[in-house]
Amino acid sequence: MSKKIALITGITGQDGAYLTELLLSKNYEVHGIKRRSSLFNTDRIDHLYQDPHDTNKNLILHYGDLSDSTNLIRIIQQVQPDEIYNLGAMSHVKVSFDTPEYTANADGIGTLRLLEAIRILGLEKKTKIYQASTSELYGLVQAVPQSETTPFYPRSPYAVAKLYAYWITVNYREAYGIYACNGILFNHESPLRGETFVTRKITRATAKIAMGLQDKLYLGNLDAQRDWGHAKDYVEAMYLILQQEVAEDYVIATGVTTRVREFVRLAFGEVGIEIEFNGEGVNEKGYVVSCSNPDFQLPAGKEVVAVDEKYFRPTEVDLLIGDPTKSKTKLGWEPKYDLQGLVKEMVAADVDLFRREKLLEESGYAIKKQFE
Ligand code: NDP
Ligand code: GDR
Repeated sequence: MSKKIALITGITGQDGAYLTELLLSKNYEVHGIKRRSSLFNTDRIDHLYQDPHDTNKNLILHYGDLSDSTNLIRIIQQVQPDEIYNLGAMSHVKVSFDTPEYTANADGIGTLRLLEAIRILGLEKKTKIYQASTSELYGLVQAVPQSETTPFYPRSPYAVAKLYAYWITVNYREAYGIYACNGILFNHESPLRGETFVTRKITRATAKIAMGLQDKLYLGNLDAQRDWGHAKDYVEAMYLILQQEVAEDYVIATGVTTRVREFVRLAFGEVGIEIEFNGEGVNEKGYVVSCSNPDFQLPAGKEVVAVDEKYFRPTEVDLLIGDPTKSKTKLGWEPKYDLQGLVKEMVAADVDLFRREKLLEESGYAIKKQFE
């Protein structure tokens, strides 16, 4: 049987990297669209590098952008994919308030461009497409837990753009018979998570504060509740969604919700530091209660977490908790990680990362400061 061919937009992102690993392990030929950048931007997939001159290569990258229709049509015409995974997006909710028009273009119209490319090229019967939909669609709480039938009420330019993408995917399925599906994925994290999403920001800060490389962690809304899973489990679901007889939409979630504040406590707990919060709303602070790790010495009473209102969103999504019943029964999907396992892996990876940075510092090299 000939190899299946997949095309991934957003291949350089968190999910793109895990999905590429998964599809290569299933003997796919994987094509990915990467954006031109003034710096290398393939860090997350560099371990999968294959020499472009190798005639047997099964990972091939193309320059492109979801805002460029002709580029997308040309790549799809050349690649003739069996499956497209549309993971490319301006994916940061807070940043979407700063760049709403760009977000609408990439996240909303970008999805339309891919669907139109399939139609223009006459690939309606050949090419299946997965759309990276999101629990942000639920926005302002209508009912919990959120399932495939819960009404949407988006609360950010990002979520509104993704709402368009959701419905245009459904419409092209119904209008043209394209195998087009939405995975409505709840938050999923990993050591590859972008550094400015809250979980990774917390695990990086945990490692740095424990090692004396950072003084304090500033966060926004500590009360937000999220249903956090592991990206590795969630890319399995994306794959399964495109392997069914009939194209349908699925919620992918763990069914457990946790407050940001609790994630902080769990993360610091991984390095033996117990944190207590004073519970004073916007003036809330997190203090060290005790530190039992001989490698990391933090005095009891030290203030390590504070709230900075600059991280608040103009409109917030307070509570997400998904109902994964349909994906468990129909897809046979089952997550392997729980929250504790996820936090453990993320903190361990960041401790490892900053141990190396600390060694560099001790050898006279300055630790890089980054804007957030
Ligand atoms: P990331 O932000 O890690 O990755 C986004 C990817 O999209 C990157 O490869 C980025 O490229 C690329 N990209 C951004 N803008 C464009 C554009 N204009 N044209 C082409 N590519 C572009 O996101 P995740 O991997 O976490 O998420 C994958 C998808 O799933 C996204 O669509 C996201 O909105 C959605 N989603 C994510 C969830 C999560 O919890 N992670 C939950 C639900 C949905 P570059 O590397 O150059 O920046
Ligand atoms: P989210 O993820 O907006 O749910 O979108 P993020 O990690 O950014 O925020 C989660 C919650 O934490 C609160 N929060 C903070 N968030 C950030 N980024 N930084 C902070 O300092 C901070 N303090 C508190 C936020 O207010 C929010 O309530 C992610 C993205 O991956 C989307 O692309 C995806 O669609 C959804 O998950 C599902």
